[in-house]
Amino acid sequence: MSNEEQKSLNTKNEVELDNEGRRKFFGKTALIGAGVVAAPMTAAMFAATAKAKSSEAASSVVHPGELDEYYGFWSGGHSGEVRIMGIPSMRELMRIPVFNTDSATGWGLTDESKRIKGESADIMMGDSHHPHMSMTDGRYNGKYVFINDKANSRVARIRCNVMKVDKMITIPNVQAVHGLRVQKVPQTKYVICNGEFEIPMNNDGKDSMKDVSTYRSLFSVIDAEKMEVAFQVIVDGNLDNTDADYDGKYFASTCYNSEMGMNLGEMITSERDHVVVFNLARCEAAVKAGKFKTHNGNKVPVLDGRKGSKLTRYIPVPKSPHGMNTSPDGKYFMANGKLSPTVSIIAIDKLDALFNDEIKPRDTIVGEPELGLGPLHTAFDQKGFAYTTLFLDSQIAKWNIEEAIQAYQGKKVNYIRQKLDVHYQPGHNSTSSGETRDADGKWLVSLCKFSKDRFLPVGPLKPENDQLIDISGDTMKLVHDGPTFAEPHDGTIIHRSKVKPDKVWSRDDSIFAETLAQAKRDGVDTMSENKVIRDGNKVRVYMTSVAPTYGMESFNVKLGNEVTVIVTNLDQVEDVTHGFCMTNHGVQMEIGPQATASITFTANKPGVQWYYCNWFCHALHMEMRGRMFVEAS
Ligand code: RUQ
Ligand code: CUA
Repeated sequence: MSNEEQKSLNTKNEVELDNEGRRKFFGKTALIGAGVVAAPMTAAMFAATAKAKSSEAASSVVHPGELDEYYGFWSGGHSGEVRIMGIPSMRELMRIPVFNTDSATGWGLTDESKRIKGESADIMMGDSHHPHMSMTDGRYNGKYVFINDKANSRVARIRCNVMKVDKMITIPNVQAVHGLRVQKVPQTKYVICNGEFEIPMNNDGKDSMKDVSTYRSLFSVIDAEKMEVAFQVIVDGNLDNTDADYDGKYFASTCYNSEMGMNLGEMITSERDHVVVFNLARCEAAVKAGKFKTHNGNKVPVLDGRKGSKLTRYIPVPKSPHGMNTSPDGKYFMANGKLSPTVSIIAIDKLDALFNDEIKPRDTIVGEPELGLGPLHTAFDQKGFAYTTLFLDSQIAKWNIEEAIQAYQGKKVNYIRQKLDVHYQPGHNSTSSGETRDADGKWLVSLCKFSKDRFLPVGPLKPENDQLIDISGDTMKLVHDGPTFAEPHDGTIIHRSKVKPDKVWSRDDSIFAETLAQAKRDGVDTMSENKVIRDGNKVRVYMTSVAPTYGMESFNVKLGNEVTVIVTNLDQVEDVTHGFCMTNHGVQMEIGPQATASITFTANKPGVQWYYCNWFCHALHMEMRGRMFVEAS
């Protein structure tokens, strides 16, 4: 078959597949269950289509030695981490341990990481969902990436100059912090996040825990610099996803359980749930005026934003909405229908009138396009198109926003431009710079929850599939399959010009400031001295490292001593990272160039205990080791 013939066949397939009939076919299978949506015929047809199409699409190939144009910040889902991707190559560049425990870097094991984790230092796992970078005037500013831990109700901050977590907090008064976003304008003063699961407001176990009328979900507003909860707002119903506007005035969150149901059946009874909109200025004023309460023995101001409050408005939308996305022109909040095939378009410029009670909540809805089954999240380009994932249909729907609004006004327009099969069951999708004013309509990544037949089989547990789609032309073109491990929930695609990581650590980095302060108290110059400090049962061993040697070849301790090893890497060469591992003691860490890192363990084994460098640093890396002599008394 010639290229031309193949092309016309593809176009034909596209037309056929985009038509009503196919949607009905999918509709039926979807009802049988999400697991069977991918009929083999469709997969085969589309494999052929995608292959031929890739010849005319922008290339995802980034040649050896060339750099990607975009950074992708991917959540690791229940792996608990954040991954840095290169887009469009889809190469995984780095993993940033966040809520998980990491053997290679010692995250969760080192003293520095335990200090940062604070009260949750003993928790070794997490469920990270939504990584979002801080912004200035609606554009990424390269400073921080924030991410939530649904499993342990935490929020962490990654400092992007070193790509390490520098702050982590547990959000009080809530359970399961889910949706997370940042204030976009004028800058990220606040990080906003949703408490998903409903719990008694005073959850002390003293009153009846079964009285659901005492259960609440809270919206949390976090001071991004201090990483402290500035205030919280009680809402009616629960909270799922959230986003901020481009005016610095409103935040909006979806609620899928306005029923306050405690089981699936109860949660999906009403035909409508809602979007709750928060008025930032009114919330701040209420905090200032002291119109709040505190709960559960913490000091966080909790405002009452339930129905009837001046702080919030509730906009009814079709049942069980999920994703919340702001269009990059700043005009609309979009609530993705999930159980409804629609996306509800909320006009942000009508919200002032809504808060002044001049219009009714539903008057803010200017469009409700029907897109297909299971709309979960919507991404945007700069040309007025939206891209919505259809979980049940395993498709991305490309649609025109203004035309969807015209259709809502009764005009006969077909706002859907294309539906592209993805493989399979997409959750989030993300466009290049699409959640900022810099949306550029180049790339779309579909984070598919199932890969099924797309890769070599690897056992019952299969990878997921992050698919790269070229959206620069009139039609979307699938160009790359990227297998990933559990579970990139969400990802943001950030132009590389916005991110400027350091090459080596600076000696005054706050991440190890407390370690340096201890050295100072011990009278040790970490840049030059190798010294053992004995402090009762505690032993602090300060040593330097220069490839391929540690500054200390051996040291002595007594059986049962609590030993802290503090290593300062004097190498100034980019990419020369050393490690420290004490064999048979379960401790291991990374020490980057010019960094200081420390780890504490009990010397509970007598005799000779070797330590070694576990980050390959030199031709004589194997020889970079030393002995701890543990004297039995
Ligand atoms: S949610 S798959 Cu955790 Cu972002 Cu929608
Ligand atoms: Cu130092 Cu390997």
